Amino acid sequence: MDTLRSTAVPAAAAGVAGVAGSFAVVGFTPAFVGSTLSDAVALVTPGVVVTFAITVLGDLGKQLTVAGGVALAAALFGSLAAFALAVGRALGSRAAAPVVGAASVFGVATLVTAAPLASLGAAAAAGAALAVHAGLSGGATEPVDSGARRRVLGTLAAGLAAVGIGYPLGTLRGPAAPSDGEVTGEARALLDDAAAKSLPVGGLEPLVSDEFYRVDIAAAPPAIDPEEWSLSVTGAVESEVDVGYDDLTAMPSSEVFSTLRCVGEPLNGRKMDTALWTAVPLADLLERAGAGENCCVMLRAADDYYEEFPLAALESGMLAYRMNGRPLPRGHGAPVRALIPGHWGEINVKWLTEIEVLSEPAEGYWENRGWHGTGPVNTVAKLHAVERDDGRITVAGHAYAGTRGVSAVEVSTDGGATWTGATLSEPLVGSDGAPAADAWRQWSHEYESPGERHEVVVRAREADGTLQPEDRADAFPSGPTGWVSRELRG
Ligand SMILES: Nc1nc2c(c(=O)[nH]1)N[C@H]1C(S)=C(S)[C@@H](COP(=O)(O)O)O[C@H]1N2
Ligand SMILES: [Mo]
Repeated sequence: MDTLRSTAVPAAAAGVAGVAGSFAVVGFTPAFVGSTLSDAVALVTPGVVVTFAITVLGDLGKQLTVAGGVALAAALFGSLAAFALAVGRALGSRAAAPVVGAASVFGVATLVTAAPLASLGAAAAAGAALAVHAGLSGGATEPVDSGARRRVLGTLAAGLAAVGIGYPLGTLRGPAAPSDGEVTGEARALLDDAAAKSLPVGGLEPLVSDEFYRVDIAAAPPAIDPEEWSLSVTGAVESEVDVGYDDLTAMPSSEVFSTLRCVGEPLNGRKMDTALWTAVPLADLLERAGAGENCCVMLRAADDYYEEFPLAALESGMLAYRMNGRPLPRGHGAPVRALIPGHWGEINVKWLTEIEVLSEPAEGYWENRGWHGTGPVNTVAKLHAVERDDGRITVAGHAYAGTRGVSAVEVSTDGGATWTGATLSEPLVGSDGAPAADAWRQWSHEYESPGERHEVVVRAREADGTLQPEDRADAFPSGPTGWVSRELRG
């Protein structure tokens, strides 16, 4: 009981206060001690566990890692506070615990995060909690027991107050919703056109995704000031090129509808989405640098992510800096990300900082973990919406075949015995006035309910008539494939 009051509870409160203090100063950024520790855990986690977390746990895996990082940070600061309390007792000084606590939290946090400002927030909050504990000690006349209780309650209150103040403060610094007023002009017109082309089926996501999925290797997305950002083309080039944000956005740009799909998603998963991107072609930059006939490139990013793939794929790529008529959101790679038409999401590198031209192949982040996700996407037709009305059933979804294009979706309502052509949404059209070369289509099919359980199967055809392969395979390692099927009641 005594150690609980004198050490465990105040130390835990100071630990939590420290985490809140760090969050208050930097919000959910890589400098936040909770995200740093979460990343450290992810880094030492074996590839199979990471793969399990992605393919089985999905977003829950991400949340668990972040929660683990926050808990670890509180435990770390808490043990430093316990140490400080012990020092205070040994010295018989009231001031010692807060001072030693704050100093050690600052030192260790700075070592861990390399972010002195966030560490100062952590130290101040943890020190304050320990000071409350020291300052509230009862006088000699007070019964020992009630003095101890007051101290413990006071410290707990200080910890709670730190969270109560730190959390909203930090949220203000979190991923700001990008806004530069109303979306107007060309982007507005193109988005309106996309909305008009979206098939009116209840529960079917529109052609421009309402909520665009996210896959990040880091707990918190980097926060990069566009004015400080630059992209360099390095490696086996004739001359290195360096462009800043203003140079880049001054280049002639276009508005492009483009779909991204993650290689790690389930076959009928939700990690496939479409946006309107404002982008400039990469070919100009590569030509300026003299990338020549080299085999490959390594793209590197501010979160230490790196992906390698053929130079030829990059030559048809783009650099995107706006999404759906607004500045690129932080979570999607602000200020600038790569868009590589028709390829799995993973080489669409966010927070891009360097393009290194290679004369020999190398391996990227996911390939080092066993994935094969640098090539073109697999063709898929997904089934996400089922609408029933008066004995009739409408099934609908999205189909995507990368730059091979979707020309048809076929639906079977009898487990694959017979097939009918589905209705397809009109192709999306970007600022070049041509059908988007790398965007999904929606499909829908309405039929009379057979009045009993039946199996609906969907499959896509590519522009040249090639039928989507039927054989099923899981996401790992080369992306999910096979026809989506779903059992429906009558
Ligand atoms: N720098 C960086 N780029 C990245 C990633 C990342 O973690 N860091 N994730 C990749 C993966 S696996 C996918 S599927 C896409 C997802 O892009 P989105 O988060 O904008 O949907 O980004 C890719 N680019
Ligand atoms: Mo991905």
